Amino acid sequence: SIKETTEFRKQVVEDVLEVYPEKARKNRRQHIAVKDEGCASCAVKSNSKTVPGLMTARGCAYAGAKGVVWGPVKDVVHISHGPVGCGYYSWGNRRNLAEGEIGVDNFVPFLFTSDFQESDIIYGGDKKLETIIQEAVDLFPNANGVSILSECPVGLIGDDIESVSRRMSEKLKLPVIPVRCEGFRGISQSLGHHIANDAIRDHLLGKGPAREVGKYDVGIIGDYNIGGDAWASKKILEEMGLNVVNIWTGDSTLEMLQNGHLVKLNLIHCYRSMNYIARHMEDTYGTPWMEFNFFGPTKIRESILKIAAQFDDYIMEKAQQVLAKYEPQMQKVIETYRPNLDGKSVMLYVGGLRPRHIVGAYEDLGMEVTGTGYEFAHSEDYEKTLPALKEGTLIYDDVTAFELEEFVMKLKPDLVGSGIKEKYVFEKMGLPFRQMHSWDYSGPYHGYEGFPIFARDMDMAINSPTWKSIKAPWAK
Ligand code: ICS
Repeated sequence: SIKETTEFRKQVVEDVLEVYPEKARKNRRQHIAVKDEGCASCAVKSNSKTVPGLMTARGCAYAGAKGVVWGPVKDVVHISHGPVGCGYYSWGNRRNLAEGEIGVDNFVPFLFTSDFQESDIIYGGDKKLETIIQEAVDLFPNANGVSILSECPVGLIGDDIESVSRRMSEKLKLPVIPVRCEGFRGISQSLGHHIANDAIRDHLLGKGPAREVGKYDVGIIGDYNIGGDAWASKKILEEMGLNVVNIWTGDSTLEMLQNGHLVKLNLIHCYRSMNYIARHMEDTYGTPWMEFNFFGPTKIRESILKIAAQFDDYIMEKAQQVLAKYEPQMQKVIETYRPNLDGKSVMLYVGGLRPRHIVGAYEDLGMEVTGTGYEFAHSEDYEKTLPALKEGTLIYDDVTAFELEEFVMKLKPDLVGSGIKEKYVFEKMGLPFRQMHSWDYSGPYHGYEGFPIFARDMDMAINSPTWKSIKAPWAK
């Protein structure tokens, strides 16, 4: 029964935390819960410092600012300012796709770094920064701007990237944007999102070429075009009769950031990473915003109707046509894959949005989410999550490598959906796994285009015959 399951999982939590020293156990206990009847004890502490010594999967402020928010802006040269490693190891991993001529008006596939050396740490890196900004713009004269993403040492030695940026901006007649996203700031990539949002607000927003706002103009906020997601989202909105003029920041241009407020409505997919700027645009320019979710036909339907209700009868009629056109196709996808996936369980662990946003897509396939958690969500994200979960679901915040491994071994899901750091741990156990950050080199997963791919990928992972012939080395 559900009651027994809930009790069993609560006991699992106690057993797993048993190994920690008392202080660590007390801390971690607050971050883990099982959804019980009436949510009597399902509040989860979040957005707090990881216990030193415990293995976290979190990233840093630089990851949140450069990798997530700024990196996908394609016509800007993004300089990873500091030692080479941060830029090198974050190069190309996130699969934020962008159209355009590479090296002409699309610099997304490139890595620019100031490659700090000891002498730069000792004598300061400002001169070098000035030189490389000039070099980058000489090499790529079509770049519409330059962003400077600070790595830790730049903040530690007190370099003045703001004055370099101001000077170079005047000289080059281009926006040069300093982003103070040193990795040591904050406790996860979440602060990096905020810092990156603030840099857009301070340096770009409202400074673009004037533009009339059409009555159906909308912006997509917080879709980074992972594996083509934003293109799939845009397609639905356009078929509804809406005009997508900005995407933040998947396949994005500098001008889209400057003119983000010049729309009738901002549609926000990833609330965690961009709620700051959406609120700012509303407060300052009166641009309204609302959340939506394009994962799986059930959520897509809800979102399409909610979005259309903000406009007129014409858009509502088009929305109904979109539903009428695509829902039979999605029904076919469900008929194909649901028999292979019905009743299968999945445990998720991703960043700040997907652990709740993707639940509906699994449920469309008959699957059940038995555990889920975020690396860096805030309390409002957990509040939005709880209604989406079934009683008995295990919820874990900033789960440690040890805890996740133990939880998975005890709950025995049919599939784990998480990131590259988790993938091989579980695959070596003989457990089906899908990367839910990068879509495992697949995608898109958003929209009507994405759902068939999502369904196929989950089936492929769970029902691959490989699992019959694989056993963890220690299980032999
Ligand atoms: Fe938002 Mo990986 Fe997004 Fe989310 Fe964010 Fe990150 Fe990725 Fe993950 C992200 S912006 S990079 S939806 S595209 S930082 S998958 S919160 S952790 S769940």
